[in-house]
Amino acid sequence: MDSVNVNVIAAPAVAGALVLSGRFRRPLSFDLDQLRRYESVVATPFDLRCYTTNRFIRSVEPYRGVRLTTLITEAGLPDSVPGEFKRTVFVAVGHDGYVVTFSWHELFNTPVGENVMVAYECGGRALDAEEGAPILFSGSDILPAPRHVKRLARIEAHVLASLA
Ligand SMILES: Nc1nc2c(c(=O)[nH]1)N[C@H]1C(S)=C(S)[C@@H](COP(=O)(O)O)O[C@H]1N2
Ligand SMILES: [Mo]
Repeated sequence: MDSVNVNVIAAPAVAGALVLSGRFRRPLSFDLDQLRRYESVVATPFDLRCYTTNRFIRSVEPYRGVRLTTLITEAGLPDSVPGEFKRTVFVAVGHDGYVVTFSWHELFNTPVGENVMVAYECGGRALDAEEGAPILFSGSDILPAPRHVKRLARIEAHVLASLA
């Protein structure tokens, strides 16, 4: 795809924007308009249901958004340490501090990753921050609510090491 103008940022706090920080080649921040400039994918409609309680929350029309892998690839992962990507995890943080995780393998080496998106549109209508935009959504999850993060603020790349 064509390269897209994004902000290369130094600090992890940018009001109203999604920030990719941590072990990336270049930390980036994206506002909703910048997210719209990337190749988009459309999700299948689904029922939002809580993992903890199995509570039905609501039916959700198809989301449109950019794949999380597209944004991670744009920020780039370092290659100075051989194989480091295989123990990298991505921590997604909502504006309220709500946190969920993804592994590199899950995103880049399983079908799950093809359906993980940062959504900015639902049922053909643009979402604003009051409606939760940008929303992180993992479309292959059995119960979608936990990894349906409203007002996604940050994606952090962390490299894990064995505790031994
Ligand atoms: N930012 C943010 N997103 C979140 C959560 C949260 O606490 N913060 N909770 C998740 C969980 S566990 C559930 S069940 C649903 C609740 O969705 P609702 O607030 O629309 O009922 O939001 C999901 N997304
Ligand atoms: Mo939940």
